[in-house]
Amino acid sequence: MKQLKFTDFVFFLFFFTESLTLPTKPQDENYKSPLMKFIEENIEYITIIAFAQYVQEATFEDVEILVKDMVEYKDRCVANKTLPECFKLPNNALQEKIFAMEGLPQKHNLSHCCSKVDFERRSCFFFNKKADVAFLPPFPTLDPEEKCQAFKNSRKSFLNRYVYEVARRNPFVFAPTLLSVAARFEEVAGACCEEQHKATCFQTRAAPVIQYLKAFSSYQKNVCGAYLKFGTKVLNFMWFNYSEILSKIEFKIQCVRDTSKVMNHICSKQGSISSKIQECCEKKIPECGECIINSNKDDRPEDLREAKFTDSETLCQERDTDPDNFFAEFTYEYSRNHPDLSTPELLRIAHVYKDVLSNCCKTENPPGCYRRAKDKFNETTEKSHKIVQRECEHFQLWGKDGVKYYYLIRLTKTAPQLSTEELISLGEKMAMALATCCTLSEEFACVDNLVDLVLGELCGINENRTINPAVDHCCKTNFAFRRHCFEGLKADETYVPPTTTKDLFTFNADLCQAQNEELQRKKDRYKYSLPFLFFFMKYNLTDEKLQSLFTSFTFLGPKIGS
Ligand SMILES: *[C@@H]1O[C@H](CO)[C@@H](O)[C@H](O)[C@H]1NC(C)=O
Ligand SMILES: *[C@@H]1O[C@H](CO)[C@@H](O)[C@H](O)[C@H]1NC(C)=O
Ligand SMILES: *[C@@H]1O[C@H](CO)[C@@H](O)[C@H](O)[C@H]1NC(C)=O
Ligand SMILES: *[C@@H]1O[C@H](CO)[C@@H](O)[C@H](O)[C@H]1NC(C)=O
Ligand SMILES: *[C@@H]1O[C@H](CO)[C@@H](O)[C@H](O)[C@H]1NC(C)=O
Ligand SMILES: CC(=O)N[C@H]1CO[C@H](CO)[C@@H](O)[C@@H]1O
Repeated sequence: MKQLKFTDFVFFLFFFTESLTLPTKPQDENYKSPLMKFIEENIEYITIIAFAQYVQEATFEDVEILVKDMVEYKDRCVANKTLPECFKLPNNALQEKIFAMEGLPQKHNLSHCCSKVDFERRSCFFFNKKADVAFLPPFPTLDPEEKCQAFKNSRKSFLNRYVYEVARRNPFVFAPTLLSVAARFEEVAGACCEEQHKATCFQTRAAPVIQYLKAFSSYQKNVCGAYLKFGTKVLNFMWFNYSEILSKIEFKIQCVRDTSKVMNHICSKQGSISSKIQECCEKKIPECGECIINSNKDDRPEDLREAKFTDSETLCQERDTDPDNFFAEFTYEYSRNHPDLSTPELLRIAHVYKDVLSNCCKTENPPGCYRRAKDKFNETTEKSHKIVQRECEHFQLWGKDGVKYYYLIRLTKTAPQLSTEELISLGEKMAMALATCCTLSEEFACVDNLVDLVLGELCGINENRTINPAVDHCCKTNFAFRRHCFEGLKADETYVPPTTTKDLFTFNADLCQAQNEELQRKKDRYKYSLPFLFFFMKYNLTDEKLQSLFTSFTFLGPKIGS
């Protein structure tokens, strides 16, 4: 799995969520034209995605009705832009059509959204999204021959259905990512359906597409989660790495929220900004942003101005003049100078810097005081480095499977209230993060970024979860220091395990019929219902002891998954 950068996807958040859902100014032609064009060209997919993400329970038949309606609407508006109904934003038009579908709002508990308008209504739809999709049936897996038959009969309806199934299970993924997934999947299907060994072909060639989707989904969920819990400020800080890519753009651009404008700006000034992105600017909207992000980074700038943030005599005044800008600029400069750091680490440094200044500016000699800020930055970074080192040591020692058990045990101790499925899934994601990162040269940033995403999932995306007071505290207090906070958590001593042992004894025929991944899941579920009883009743084993116990605990057959 390629490491993805959290910060980069803020771009898409504003690009898509905000441009499709927040009020845009229709008179702004620069803004409107590329986006409108994109929407027009992809109206079917966009309708499917939006509907399936808003109303995950909706059937494909419902979706088809809405698609037909939206296509007609688009055609009417393309034919005559001046029709009154065409002054609406596409997203508003779509939401209104959902409300107008007979019986649908009542059936799917959306009626309370219908009476709302603008921001309230968008929020209402947004909070209706369910991150936990266990209520949906498993992703339909067709026999490869059937799949190819369907694909050959109608590529379009096959792909529509695919997008629907993916979108409703990934309600926070941004539309351009899903479009890109669909395009890649189409390629895979096109190639594999010509092969003799279709199943093997699908298995091999679809894996990277699924990996891509999972990675993006994880980032995008976290961007949403951070935004909802900590507001736009935290996102302003997350802008900076995007700037690394295009470090010659003047700083102010980072703070322009309206990303389409940034795009236009980038593409209109490409000659003076970066020769490398010319190609990207020629692409269409969904690929364009990703292309820029993935384009080779420009060389590091020569004019590093980080020192001014600890040496200048007048920092307190500068800070007071425009604090938001001041700190954003600091973060930007710091990140340019420390490309080895992770997004959360840069947020931590920004936080430390804020604290240092707020303390120092109260003293008699502020410059003498804040000159030592660098030591504080160092302290924080050292602490984070130690955490990552330990995590990677665990990985070297125990491998992917062993490390999965270890984190599963730790998570179960700190958050025993979560379901076994969720604990297993979080443990797997931890193991996946370490397996992805612990051999890379940028080990630190990679681990810190990815593990933070796992915590983000635990903390909840569009809800403020209540798990237990200690975990809730870590989730709510400070986004940047979430990792440090979790690192200090002990077992939840107050947890009383349920008295029923039903979970433990549901070992049955079900298990024998399951295959592959499903079998592994069921085995894990069976195995890990034991620790619940273990920890909370009798034993005081260390995490390491438990880990080794479970690693060697192979009564259900060989270890799988590494
Ligand atoms: C477009 O719609 C407007 C407003 O309804 C109407 O006045 C106008 O005649 C229409 N133009 C065409 C070409 O149909
Ligand atoms: C319907 O939505 C309302 C408002 O979000 C919520 O309070 C209620 O529990 C929901 N009902 C069901 C059955 O999901
Ligand atoms: C932090 O400080 C320690 C000791 O003061 C030093 O050994 C280490 O290299 C510093 N780390 C960084 C990242 O500057
Ligand atoms: C979660 O908490 C934050 C901060 O307290 C608040 O702004 C937000 O509205 C809450 N979200 C929900 C869904 O309750
Ligand atoms: C487990 O630890 C608790 C608290 O540290 C202690 O009171 C208890 O005696 C220990 N139990 C066993 C079986 O060692
Ligand atoms: C936090 C983060 O993702 N930082 C990245 C910023 O960009 C540099 C390259 O310029 C990466 O190496 C960092 O990992």
